[in-house]
Amino acid sequence: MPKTVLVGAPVQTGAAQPGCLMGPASLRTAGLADVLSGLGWTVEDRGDVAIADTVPVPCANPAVRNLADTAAWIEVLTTAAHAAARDSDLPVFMGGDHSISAGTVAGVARHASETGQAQFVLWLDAHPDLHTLDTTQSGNLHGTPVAYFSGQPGFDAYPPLTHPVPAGNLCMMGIRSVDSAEHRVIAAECIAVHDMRAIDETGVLAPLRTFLDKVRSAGGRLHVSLDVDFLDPGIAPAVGTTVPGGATFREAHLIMETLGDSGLVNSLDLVELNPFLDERGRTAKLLCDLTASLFGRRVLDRMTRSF
Ligand code: Z70
Ligand code: MN
Ligand code: MN
Ligand code: MN
Repeated sequence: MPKTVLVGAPVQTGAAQPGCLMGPASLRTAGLADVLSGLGWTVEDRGDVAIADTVPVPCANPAVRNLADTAAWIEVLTTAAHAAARDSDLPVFMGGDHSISAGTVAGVARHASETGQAQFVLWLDAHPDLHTLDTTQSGNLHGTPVAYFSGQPGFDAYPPLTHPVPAGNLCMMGIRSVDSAEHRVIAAECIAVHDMRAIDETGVLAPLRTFLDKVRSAGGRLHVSLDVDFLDPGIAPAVGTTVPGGATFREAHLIMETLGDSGLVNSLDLVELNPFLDERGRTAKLLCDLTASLFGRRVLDRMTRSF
């Protein structure tokens, strides 16, 4: 049987509003482990990671908030993600705000280096999260993980990055809120960004299949990072940074089913779920259902069907 490991990351130091620390508990309450075991997966829930007390770290940018704690979370999550990728076929990292992905991607990329494979990342988000500690104006460090794990300079206060993911191995979908410093990185690094306009023009499948072909032909490993704000706020209200015009229920399920069919996905983040803002658990349940689509739940088995 294929195996998954669940890792809880109750982190909210990177977000403007409190609440994301309850994300792992909400996903567990929604029944994530049972959903995946019902699909034939062996599930090991490793509980939540934790950090020791920190001392404040100075930062040249006075806007930056919670730097020492966020850096500590990134460090423990790098280690936990590396172990989870080594020990299972498709670990799920339950956030927590999106700063956790600085650690989860660093950790899975370290494992990829050990298997001799290239690491790829699919970033499903309204935001590219490409700020450095110098460029962030909000000071909310959930805006920084992609700049960190792709090896941008300006992260002396984060753990030293051993295995950067090349910018050419990134694909972003759903983007619709980009700050000017982030625009400059996207242009300079030629990052494949499929904004909402592009998705309206082509649909989600064309860019996704192009990216999956690239991962497959490289023999690479693929990490998927799903920010709740990728989804339209009408279907996923439990997020601190709602941005109108997000992915629909059908687009999101089509992406997850296509990813599942590809057999290429090796790790998953579920981030930015703020249960304090949810409506009767509907966003947590939606994340469970989308994860089920990635892990193989299908309405009909298309391969064996005959009419
Ligand atoms: C903005 C900032 C952000 C996630 C919001 C927003 C960043 N670019 N990231 N939600 N996941 O504050 O830097
Ligand atoms: Mn994000
Ligand atoms: Mn390893
Ligand atoms: Mn976002």
